[in-house]
Amino acid sequence: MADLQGIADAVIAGQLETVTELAQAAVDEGVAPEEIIDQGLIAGMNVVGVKFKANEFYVPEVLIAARAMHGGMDIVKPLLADASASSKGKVVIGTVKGDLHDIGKNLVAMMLEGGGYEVVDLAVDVPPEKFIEAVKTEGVDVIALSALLTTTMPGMKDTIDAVAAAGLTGKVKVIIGGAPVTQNYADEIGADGYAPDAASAVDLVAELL
Ligand code: B1M
Repeated sequence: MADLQGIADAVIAGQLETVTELAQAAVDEGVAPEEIIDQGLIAGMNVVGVKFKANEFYVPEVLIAARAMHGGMDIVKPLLADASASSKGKVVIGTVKGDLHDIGKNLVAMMLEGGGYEVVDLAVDVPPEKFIEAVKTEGVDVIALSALLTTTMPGMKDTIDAVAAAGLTGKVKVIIGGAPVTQNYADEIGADGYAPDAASAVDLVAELL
C-alpha cells in the first residue's frame, strides 16, 4: 500500500531520496497524483509550516524540506501535465513583488497544468508591469497572484490597478491566493476571485472562463 504518511514524514525530515522513492512507489501503484500531493507532499509541508511558526524549525530545515518536496513534485508533475491534452485557457502566475515564497505558487501552477490550462510561470518577486507585459505578449486569460507575506499583499492591489491602467479590466481575470490572503481581501481590492488552495484555484479558473 502506498505510504503517503511516509512521504509527509520524509518531507518534514528533509529526506529527498526517501520522498522521491516513496512518491515513485505510489505512482507505480496507481495512486492519483493529486492524492500524493495533498496527502503526502502538502501534508508534510503543512507540518513544516507549523514547526517554523513554533520556532522548532529554522530556515535551513525549511529549505531542506522544500527541496525534498520539490523532489516529490518532479515525480508527479509529468502525470498531472499529461492528464489533459488540449489547453482550456492560458494563465500567467507569479508571486508578487518582494515575495520569494514559491512552494504554494508552484503547486497551483502544477494543478492548473494538470487541469488542462497552459501556464506561464513568472516565478517570484514579480512586479505588476511584468504581469501586464505577459498579458499583452502571451494573450493570457487569467492572472493568478500568490503572496505569503502580509507586507507583500498590497502587490496584489498594485497589479489589479495596473490591469485597470492598461485598459485590460474585463479582458483578463485576476485571482489571488496564499496563506494570509482571504476572500474579504479579494473583495476589498476588486480581485475576480480567491482560492484557498491549489485544487480550488483550478475550479475557480474553470468557473471564470
Ligand atoms: Co517564510 N514566512 N519567510 N519562508 N514561510 C511564512 C509565510 C510565515 C507565515 C512564517 C511565520 O512566521 N509564521 C511568515 C509570514 C508572516 C506574515 O507575513 N504574516 C514568513 C516570513 C516572516 C518570512 C521571512 C520574512 C523570514 C525572514 O527572513 N525573517 C522571509 C521572507 C522572504 C521573502 O519572501 N522576501 C521568509 C523566507 C522563507 C524561506 C525562504 C525560508 C521559505 C520559502 C522557500 C520557498 O518558497 N522556496 C519560507 C517558508 C517555506 C515559509 C513557510 C514555513 C511555509 C510556506 C509554504 O511553502 N507552505 C510559511 C509558514 C506557513 O505558511 N505556515 C512562511 C506550503 C505551501 C504549500 O502553502 O504557500 O500557503 P502555501 O500555498 C497554498 C495556499 O496558500 C494556496 O495554494 C497552496 C497549495 O494549497 N495558494 C494559492 C498559494 N498561492 C496561491 C495562488 C493562487 C491560489 C492559491 O492564485 C490564485
